[in-house]
Amino acid sequence: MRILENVMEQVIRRNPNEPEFHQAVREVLECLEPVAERHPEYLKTGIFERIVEPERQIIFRVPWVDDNGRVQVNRGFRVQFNSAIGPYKGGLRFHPSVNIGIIKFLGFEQIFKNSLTGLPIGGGKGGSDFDPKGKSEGEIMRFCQSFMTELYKYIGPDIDVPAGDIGVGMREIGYMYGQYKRITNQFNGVITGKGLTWGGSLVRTEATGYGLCYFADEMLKANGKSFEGATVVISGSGNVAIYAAQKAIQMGAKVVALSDSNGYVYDPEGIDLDVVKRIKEVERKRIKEYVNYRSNAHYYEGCSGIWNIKCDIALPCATQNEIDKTAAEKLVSNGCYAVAEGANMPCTPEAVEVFLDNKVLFAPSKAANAGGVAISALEMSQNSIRCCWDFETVDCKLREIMKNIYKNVSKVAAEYGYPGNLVAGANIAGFLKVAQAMYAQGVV
Ligand code: NDP
Ligand code: 2IT
Repeated sequence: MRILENVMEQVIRRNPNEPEFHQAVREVLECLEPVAERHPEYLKTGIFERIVEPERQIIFRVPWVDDNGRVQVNRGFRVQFNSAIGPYKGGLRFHPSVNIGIIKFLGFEQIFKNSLTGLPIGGGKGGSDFDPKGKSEGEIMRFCQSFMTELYKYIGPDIDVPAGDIGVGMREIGYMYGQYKRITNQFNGVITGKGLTWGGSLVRTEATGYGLCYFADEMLKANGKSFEGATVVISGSGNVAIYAAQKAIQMGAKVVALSDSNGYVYDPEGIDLDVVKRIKEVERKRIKEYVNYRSNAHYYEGCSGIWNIKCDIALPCATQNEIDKTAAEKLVSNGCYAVAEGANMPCTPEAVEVFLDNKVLFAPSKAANAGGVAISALEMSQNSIRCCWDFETVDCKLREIMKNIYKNVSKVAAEYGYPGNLVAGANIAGFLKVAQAMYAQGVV
């Protein structure tokens, strides 16, 4: 980095001990050097310095009482990162690893992702270090209610619209929405990922995983390949992983592995998704239960071994930095020719370098997993006009959005001297729209 090095240095100085945030910012700034050269007006008006600084960060206490009558205290976060092109929009993550640095990295990524969707949504993210694992229904509900009792002050359908992420699915969205409605007496589109009978959109549940495959399909087709007959490895077994698997299978692929944070299952005949859905969505159990239903499947302890499985296409759909340099090298040596990121930043910068150096088709998360938030934005639209579109209508829109993102990202990559590099294309295309809006709106 040359022109933007001082911006990076300031980010590190101001935000010590936030390695994931530094990683996310560095990747974007590195790609923006040619943009800074071509747009001196963005340097002059401090766009780069401003875009790396959240507009607002909220940290709050979340007290709740567990089933044994003990008081528990968690920490809640909402980072309202950028509202240049629309209300803050982004998910809530409940996981013990959550801290302000993680939420900032996710919020920062969200700005560019949301811009790429072509829809009017700004960037934000939130969550808590609450661990939903092993908690009772009552504990989950009381936690969600306490979380919303504070969060409601800062959000609104035209201000900031949260949704799900790791540890937050329709159940948690329901408890939070119920509490919001009780406190404010308003039924509106303040949160997305709602149930279908209370304002949710068809296809939102499937959107991130389906969108990932639609995007990957565009990338594969442009390079003479497809999902048809391909062997696919998918990490995670949550919302994104399950619906990525479903769409990959529909597109003719064989998905042979899924994981959770404890280990992975390998089913050489192809994963039976009905079994997975029953274990994960109905029983809320661990992925290792899978081998009780499928005699030819194997379970292995430890989640990182999944990348040693030979595959054509890898879809990391669990969490950040789950594919490091070693895992990337293993994938390449096993003949993997495409990687599309369903999770946010699942590949380390060293892993991305391995893929790009070896001409592996690589779809970065900002572009590839934007389908989820895109359908969230369509849920907001439906709530505003008080209507519900049918499944086909929303699914068609999703497919169109992912196609357009692929086109736009490839075009911009070539225009800025990075032909075929979708990482650079996504960062630059995502940035340009937000930068234009910030420039037009003056120094605010
Ligand atoms: P879920 O909570 O539904 O599932 C998460 C999955 O990832 C689980 O299988 C979980 O295993 C695994 N996982 C979580 N943390 C870790 C970890 N530290 N190490 C190993 N495995 C882990 O979340 P989602 O499917 O919604 O989210 C998955 C990823 O996709 C995240 O990166 C999220 O930010 C991203 N994403 C989600 C979108 C959405 O619409 N939901 C949209 C765009 C991106 P375990 O059960 O053991 O914790
Ligand atoms: O990372 C993401 O894009 C999400 N978790 C979805 C956000 C949303 O507002 O639907």
